[in-house]
Amino acid sequence: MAGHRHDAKDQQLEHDRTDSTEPLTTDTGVRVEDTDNSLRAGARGPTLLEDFHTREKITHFDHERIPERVVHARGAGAYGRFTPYEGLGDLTAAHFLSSSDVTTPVFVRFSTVAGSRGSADTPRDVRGFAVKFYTEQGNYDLVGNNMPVFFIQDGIKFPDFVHALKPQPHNEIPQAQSAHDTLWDFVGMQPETMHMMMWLMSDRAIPRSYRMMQGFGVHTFRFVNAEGRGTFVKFHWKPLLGTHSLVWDEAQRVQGKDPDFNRRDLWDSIERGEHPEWELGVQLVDEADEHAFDFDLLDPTKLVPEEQVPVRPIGRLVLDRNPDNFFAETEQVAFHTANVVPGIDFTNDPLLQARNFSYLDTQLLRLGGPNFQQIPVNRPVAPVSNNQRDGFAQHRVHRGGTSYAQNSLGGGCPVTAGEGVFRHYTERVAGEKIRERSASFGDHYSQATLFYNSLADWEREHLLEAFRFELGKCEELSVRQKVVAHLNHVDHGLAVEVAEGVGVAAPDTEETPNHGRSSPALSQDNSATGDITGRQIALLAADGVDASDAEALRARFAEEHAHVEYLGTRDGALHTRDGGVLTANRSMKTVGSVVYDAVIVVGGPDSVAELGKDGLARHFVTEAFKHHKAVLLAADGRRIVEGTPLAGRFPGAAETTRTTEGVVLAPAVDDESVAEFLRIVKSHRHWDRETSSVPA
Ligand code: HDD
Repeated sequence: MAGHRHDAKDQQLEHDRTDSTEPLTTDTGVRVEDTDNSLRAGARGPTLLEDFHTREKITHFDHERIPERVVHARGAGAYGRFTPYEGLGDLTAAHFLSSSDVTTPVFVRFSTVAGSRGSADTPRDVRGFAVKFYTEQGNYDLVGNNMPVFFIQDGIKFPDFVHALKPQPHNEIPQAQSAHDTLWDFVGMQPETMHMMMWLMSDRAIPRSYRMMQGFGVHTFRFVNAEGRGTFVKFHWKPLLGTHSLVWDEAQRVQGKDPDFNRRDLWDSIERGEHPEWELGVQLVDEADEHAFDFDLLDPTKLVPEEQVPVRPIGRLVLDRNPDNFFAETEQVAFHTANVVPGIDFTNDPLLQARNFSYLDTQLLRLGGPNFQQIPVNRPVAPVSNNQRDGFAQHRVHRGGTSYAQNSLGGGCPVTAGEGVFRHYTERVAGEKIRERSASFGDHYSQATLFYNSLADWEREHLLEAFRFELGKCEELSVRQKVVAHLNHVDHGLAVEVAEGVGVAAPDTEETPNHGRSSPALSQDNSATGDITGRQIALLAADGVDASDAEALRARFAEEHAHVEYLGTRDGALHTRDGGVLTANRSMKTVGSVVYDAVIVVGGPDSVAELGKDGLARHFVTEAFKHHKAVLLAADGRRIVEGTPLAGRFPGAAETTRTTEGVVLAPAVDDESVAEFLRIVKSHRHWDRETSSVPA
């Protein structure tokens, strides 16, 4: 297993790992001689009740399942480490942020929200980004998402929101999809959802990879330093690989070609030693500036524009070790927003307050009782010492005769400490007991507009298409109409275009004028970092392929930690043009262009002629083109487009390398054409390409 071992958490887990190398036994350790035949009365007779091995084996199997998470059921996780760039003692008493010499083990779980545990990885959905820091002062959980705001302002609505989002109760349709009447009915009834719906309809909802997602703590939290001074803080995770997405048509197809697309990508990258990294950043707001914004810092449907409060980078997260067992670790990991350490505290955000109840509550059901913190993945590396006792599956053997405080008989143990303790932030609160929301939470549209204004043209185009797709799936025209009415407060032009796409009346007049403000940091457009680690590039090949060209490309991309895979018209050995052999990594039949980032076709003539006869190969190139991917057609490879819907699109194949619509056409695989193709791959996708007419 690749990865970084021997941090404090890893050492602790070592005691729990088991390899089943001993001969087969029952759960009580009794050796078993035969596990294929139950004990019967005669070879053809009934099975006997006294066959404890059969009964135990089947009973255990019958009890293997636990309730899946009510939301975020589908996920993937990994271990890693977090190191701050510098000590932040002036801001927070948190030890794990106290010095660049402190490295803290972490477990991170990424997830989709709506789908069941067995659903696909690439629906249009929010992605969870939950980080458990095993700090020396106890576990700290930062349970965030890949979008910086949330659907609702008060946790009391969460059950309603989730009921609306999840499959409908009478027929459990649709699975893992927001495109249905009940969600959009909820949205129509709750304008506070509009800002988040803009994010959900943007490409953020279909990340290319967990490694290429931003993460956000969403709420405003509070740093508290040793003197008890508080500072408001918003948390941001920024991926070193940039923030990149799939396109919607591709995302839908990936669900069939590889439902484990994001999970596999995370796993494989860690196994290959290409460890995903994020930078943690914070936006800090002095308490004195609490009311300096035109929104409420306690409102989780709002973000703090980075142009107003810059993000200060404070540390680095690296994921470097896959779990040993999915169920034991990724399934049983229990996050909880109230798992905080000294130096980090809450605010009165009503969504956060509800979460602080919900997460503990859900783990009690999901993990079967109050001892879930003793499950290996959840166990802190900090010592645990208290009078909590008993309960189902108690694993500790507490010694001594006293389990209460205060006691004198047990020497007063465990005593309360004076130092390193969690002290709740001293905040003066006063108010009527009242079910009412602050008027400062009342603006539901301005930031939705801000987000819309901040997008690049292609992002806006995708967002429009997403609204049309989703609302177009709603059966009730009244639902479509209501959402359009809300969009008219966000941007009139958008509302009209959505309405036209989904067959409802477009609003005649502008409801709320677009304020024209934007925040460039909200766009994914400029996020490419040039780091293409882990990108998958398909090279299509048949008998007669120019092996030296293929190998040159593979070698060059390997330098960038990107992977050129040879996809053959069949699996195994291909005869090369120069009489050698090139081994295909896979047969084209087992994959599809949608699981690759770019595609290459090189010569020689026989290989290209054979590929040209193969519908799959022609479709592969056309589909990659449709999904805006980088394409290199070199030497005879340029002829692959003949007989595809792309024929005639690149007239006059020139004698020099040239790029048309993100397709590199080159007379040869040489330094120039490879460099040009690399440049195109690094830009992630070529958006200035008209693809709506391409049938693929
Ligand atoms: Fe939640 C899981 C993120 C609001 C109640 N949530 C869960 C997970 C993530 C989030 C990443 C998966 C954790 C894991 O991998 O195990 N949730 C968020 C964010 C929110 C949010 C960023 C808003 C800012 N959640 C939210 C509210 C409530 C919940 C308002 C309830 C009042 N969330 C839950 C839960 C889950 C959960 C029911 C399901 C499984 C679990 O907790 O462990 O308690």
